[in-house]
Amino acid sequence: MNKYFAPSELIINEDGSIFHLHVKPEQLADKVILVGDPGRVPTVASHFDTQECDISSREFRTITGTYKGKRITVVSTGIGCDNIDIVMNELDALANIDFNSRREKEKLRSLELVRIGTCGGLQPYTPVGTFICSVKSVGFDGLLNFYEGRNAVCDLPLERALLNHLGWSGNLCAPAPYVIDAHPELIERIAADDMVRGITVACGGFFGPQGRQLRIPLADPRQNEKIESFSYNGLQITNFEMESSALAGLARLMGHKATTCCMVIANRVAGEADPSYKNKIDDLIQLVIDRI
Ligand code: R1P
Ligand code: URA
Repeated sequence: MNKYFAPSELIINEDGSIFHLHVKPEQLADKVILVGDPGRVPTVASHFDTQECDISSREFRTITGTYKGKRITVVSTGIGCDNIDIVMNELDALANIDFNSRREKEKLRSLELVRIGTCGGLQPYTPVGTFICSVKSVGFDGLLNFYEGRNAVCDLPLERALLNHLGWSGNLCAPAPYVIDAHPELIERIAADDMVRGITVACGGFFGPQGRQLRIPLADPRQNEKIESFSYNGLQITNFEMESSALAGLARLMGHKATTCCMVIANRVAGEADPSYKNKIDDLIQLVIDRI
């Protein structure tokens, strides 16, 4: 018999919904769009033809509906890879654990997950407004190290090449970056021929971990210069954001398909930013819901 998950491990609310998201198993579609900002959830759902639920809990807002006959769930994750650990584990539990018996289901569901986010561009060819699809994600966050299969799903040669290129040791190496591929079929379909494909670095913060120095000095002031000059088998690091590595890594371990598409709202090489991006991200949303 499949493993039993105790109430302390899989926390189910009194109404039968999962602890943080407050979503019930029957409310989850197979196609899932993840966004950081809860305010982006109704923007995505404004494209839907029908809507069956709209649930808010903390920074997690979830709407399930249909778009041109496709059932899609859009959920906000808030900021950071720690929230991706919560959202991915709870989505996977909704899909693959029977909430009555608290055991893994016999027939497992594979979800298709696309994150629509914002990011900082790191190359001259990724100016503000560029759409970037993550072919690989580098996790500066350490989250995947807590899961057993980490080495089996990570690109270990690229990890070594990047660490070597950065020349990091000591505190900056703990935890060492992990590198994970997005799902190849999903990249082809979502990025098509009009998005830049690159390596995304997911950082454990917006300022220091992304090489932004305000009043306090950075441990490696040359970090961004080194990241921008890194190249591996023809791929360059194109952008910084904060969730794609945890999403791609957990999706691989759980048997789901995932990738991340971001709109560049700040180009770090040019020193430019667009704080009024919210009315422009709808073009990226339209591409993703047509292709998911
Ligand atoms: C930081 O401003 C936030 O923006 C990016 C980062 O990954 C981080 O979550 O993504 P979202 O616009 O999806 O939140
Ligand atoms: N999100 C990030 O994480 N970094 C940026 O520079 C812009 C958006």
